[in-house]
Amino acid sequence: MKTAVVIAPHYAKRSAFSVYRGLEEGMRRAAALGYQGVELALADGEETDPHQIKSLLKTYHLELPAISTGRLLAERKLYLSAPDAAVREKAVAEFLKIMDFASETGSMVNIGRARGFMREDGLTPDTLAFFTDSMKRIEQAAQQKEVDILLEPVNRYECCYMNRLEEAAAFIDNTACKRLFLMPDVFHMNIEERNLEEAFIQQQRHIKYIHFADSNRLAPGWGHLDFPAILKTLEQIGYSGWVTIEIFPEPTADKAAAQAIRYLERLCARIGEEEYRAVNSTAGL
Ligand code: LER
Ligand code: MN
Repeated sequence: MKTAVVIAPHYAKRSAFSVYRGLEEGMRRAAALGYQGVELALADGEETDPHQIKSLLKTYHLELPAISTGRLLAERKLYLSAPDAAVREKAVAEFLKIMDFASETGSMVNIGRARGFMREDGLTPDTLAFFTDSMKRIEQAAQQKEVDILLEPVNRYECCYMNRLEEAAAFIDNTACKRLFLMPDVFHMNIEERNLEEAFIQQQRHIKYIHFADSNRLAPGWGHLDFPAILKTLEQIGYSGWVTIEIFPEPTADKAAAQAIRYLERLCARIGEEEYRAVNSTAGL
């Protein structure tokens, strides 16, 4: 398991759920705490220069596993299931630019809140039809640009469809695109899933990237999610990909980022020790 933390430009809003604001500063601090990567929250494919980002990543010995796109909705009201064709068109166009950026930096691209938010009339047949239509162009571009797309189930208060892992997995199963994967976020799973561990186990074949936050969007360990059980399940299903910390920068960005990585390190070490003891206690049988 590799750990990353979300960074965004210094002017990004609180709704970016970014831990660090300011790209170089964020990378410097993430690297100092021992993170292996950063996730970049973008609201525009041309907001920052991929070559400059690559050079910063090199300086701080970091990877950029994924680019998140929730700011497209939160700051620009662009979303892929919008009833207004012009809004959908603009949202798809922005995704294609973000995918160019991602192809340059070797990153995946997330689709979470940018699917669309709660409409007055809730989920209508149009919502899914519009989303599927927008996705056709994104999937085609994903094949051409060789960029993986991460579908992130989001809770019902932020998005009116694909709230649970199995719903996003069904969408992935129904498309021929081989570049579509599942991105669980335990904050949303805590609201939507009957049982987090079972959901991970059932949908493991699609999972390529994970977001961590505690039940209150603070750093893991500062809420009431059962991270020991979550980490044990991830180990059980052989997940060795990225876990990215997407939390409020509270009480400060540094304190939150430090709590997240130190807490997860301690838990992983404890799980490792328990396994070591279990193997040794049965070794002589
Ligand atoms: C928002 O709640 C979130 O988890 C983002 O990653 C989705 O865009
Ligand atoms: Mn998330």
